[in-house]
Amino acid sequence: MSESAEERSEEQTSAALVDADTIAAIATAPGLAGVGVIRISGAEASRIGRALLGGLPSPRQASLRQLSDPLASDPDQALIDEGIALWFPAPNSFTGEDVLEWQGHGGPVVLQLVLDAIRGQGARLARPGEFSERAFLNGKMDLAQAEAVADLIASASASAARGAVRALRGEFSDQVHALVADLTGLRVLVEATVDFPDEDIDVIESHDVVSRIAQLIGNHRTLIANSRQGRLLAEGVSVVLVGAPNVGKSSLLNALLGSDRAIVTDIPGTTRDLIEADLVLDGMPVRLVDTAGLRDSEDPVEAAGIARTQARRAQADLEILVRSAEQATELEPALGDPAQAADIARAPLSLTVVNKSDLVDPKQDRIADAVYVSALTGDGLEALRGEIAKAVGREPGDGQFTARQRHLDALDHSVAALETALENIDAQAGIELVAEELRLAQDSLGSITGQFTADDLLGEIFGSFCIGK
Ligand SMILES: Nc1nc2c(ncn2[C@@H]2O[C@H](COP(=O)(O)OP(=O)(O)O)[C@@H](O)[C@H]2O)c(=O)[nH]1
Ligand SMILES: [Mg+2]
Repeated sequence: MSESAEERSEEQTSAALVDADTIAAIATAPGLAGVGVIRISGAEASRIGRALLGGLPSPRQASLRQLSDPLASDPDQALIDEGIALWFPAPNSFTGEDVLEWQGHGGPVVLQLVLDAIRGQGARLARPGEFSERAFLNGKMDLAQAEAVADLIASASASAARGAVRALRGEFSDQVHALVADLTGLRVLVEATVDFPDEDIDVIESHDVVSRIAQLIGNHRTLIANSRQGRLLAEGVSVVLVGAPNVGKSSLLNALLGSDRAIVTDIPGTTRDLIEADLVLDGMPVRLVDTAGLRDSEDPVEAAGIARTQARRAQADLEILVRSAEQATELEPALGDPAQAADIARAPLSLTVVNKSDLVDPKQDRIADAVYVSALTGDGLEALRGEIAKAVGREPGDGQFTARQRHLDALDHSVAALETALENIDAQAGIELVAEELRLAQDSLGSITGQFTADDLLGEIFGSFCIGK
């Protein structure tokens, strides 16, 4: 191998050294609570702990302490709070650094006083996700696991939470590592022949390189399918309801939600702004968006609403084209003219729903592939829920780990590189080209776990975390 995987990963680690500052943050949510937690991480944590608590507790043992600010101008006012201190010396802590955790009273003022006293001792405020970032940089967990920490905190359903904790425990990362291990084995073989081009064909044939790559592609595909389910759990989907005025889009949103979120009237053009509501379908978080009915409107407010509808369609995963059973026939256009405009970007997936099924004879001819419902009676809503889940590719059942779109993209890139490697072998294009594609595949997989990940991507990932995590 011209450059071994180990050398590369060492390079990466040294390029991304943890900075030496000691950081602190309130780790609990703002507001009044029984307990509020403050975390300090870094080399100064022990000195700060001694200064504020008069001494450090024994490692990993809860200790009731008084916390005072030694820099208080009036010594009578130095005492700030009484609470539990926990001391986690490096490397056995969340970040891998010395960590001091304070569990005090959970009021914003008292917590701020404690934080100010800590900062007075030289710690700086942590950036969002900086504790997790340090845990990652110190090798406590890989990038996909760190993302699972954020996904667990943000999970919008019980299934999503269970999936995130699985990913946090490494169920997803382990499968990525297994692919990397297979790939590394192949690279060793292929790269060993780069310097002996005459033996190319022999080596490829005698070691079943083609079938091993094909096998690897198959393993990628299995992981991609599972990760798709995981992405649906973690990131959810957005579904936009579009259609002509008065077909019952708002009624449908309310019916699916089980509450009167949107205003419903028999006056066409009632809904103007976008109305967003969250629900959970089969464990999958769904952001449902009700919109202004599509028609040519002279009313500037309604026209603005229609413009928003059109813009929102492009951002949705799925659009539900709502029609009314009173008018719906196969020949009629589902939407008014503004919807037919060719230049309107639309959601990648769509589903046709015919509402107001209660108003027509059930024996009347039906539009093929449409879901018939009545927002009024609730008829067909269960089937609609199932069709929405099916349309976005959700398979029922639990037992999945969460994943992100970023991971799916990386797995797709890896598969593409492996397929190119196979084409190169087929075309006898030279072993260097095969080796290069295998390297690209491994780099893609490495970006999932953070082995090869650009600093700006790390900043983006950890920047979306909470402060104090
Ligand atoms: N009979 C019947 N009327 C409905 C149904 N859904 C909505 N409507 C009525 O149709 C009218 C328009 O409904 P709305 O939800 O405001 O339609 P939107 O303009 O598409 O949002 C209202 O008078 C609703 O009560 C349904 O399933 N059956
Ligand atoms: Mg409406």
